[in-house]
Amino acid sequence: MSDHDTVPADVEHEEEIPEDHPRYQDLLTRHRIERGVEKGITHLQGMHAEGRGSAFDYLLGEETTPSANEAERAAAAVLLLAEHPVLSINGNVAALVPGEMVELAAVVDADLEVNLFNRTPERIEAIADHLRDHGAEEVKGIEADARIPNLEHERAKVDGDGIFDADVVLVPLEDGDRAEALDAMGKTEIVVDLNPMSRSPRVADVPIVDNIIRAIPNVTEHARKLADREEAELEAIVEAFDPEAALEAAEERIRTGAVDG
Ligand code: PTJ
Repeated sequence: MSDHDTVPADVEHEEEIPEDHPRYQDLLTRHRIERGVEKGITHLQGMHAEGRGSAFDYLLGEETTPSANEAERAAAAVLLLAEHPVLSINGNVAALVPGEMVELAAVVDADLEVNLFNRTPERIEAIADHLRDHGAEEVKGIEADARIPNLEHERAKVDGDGIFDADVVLVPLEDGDRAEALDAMGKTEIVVDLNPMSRSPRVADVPIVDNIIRAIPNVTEHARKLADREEAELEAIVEAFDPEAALEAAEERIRTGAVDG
């Protein structure tokens, strides 16, 4: 029996998962989602979402593809150019990358806003507290004094000085209806989603087909490198990015295993 066969199914702390395990990222992700459910941060449906994501990640080779890296660089440029960028946080995002989202918000000077599909006051509070535990100073989405037009009641709730006012919104692991409604409001959308055939990445200006646990730190790294570039250079990066080509490259990789250039 190898060491890896001895990894217990239910580890207490994520440090117990051996980093050299061939499925390390998947085990880590599952563990964080389970803990998120236990803490009241992640909805039970978040486990299904994670399962779907995990299957696509397996087919993508569980790595950031060259076209995903390009999308992550374009996302960094879009965020740096934005007047009022907002990073939207749901229960899966909070469980998987709380500190990483706080760090990205600091680097690109964005707001953090809790915005849930299955909204309850308890979950909103638990997620806001969790983000504060990871260094967030201000968390929006609690007041929810504005609405995304043409979307059913609870899911439409946003802050008037947050997502409602934003010019650029990063919406990871988003449901298709809300992504379309935000698009209809004229927002520039950056979507992180492992399924390139899902509606949300298809309406995004910048679709990132990558696991959020790899995507967010990479967007932050790009943003750090691009922070002192001229606006014209950032605009050229955004201009050169082709969302259709990014989605096609991801789908090709999933269907054939072929690596894009
Ligand atoms: O916390 P709430 O109440 O806002 O609910 C959040 C979930 C994610 C449960 C809700 O938005 C939902 O049901 O979403 P969907 O429709 O299942 O879409 C989630 C998408 O995220 C799917 O296309 C998955 O493939 C994708 N996904 C799942 N895990 C990851 C992911 N994409 C990137 N990284 C992941 N780790």
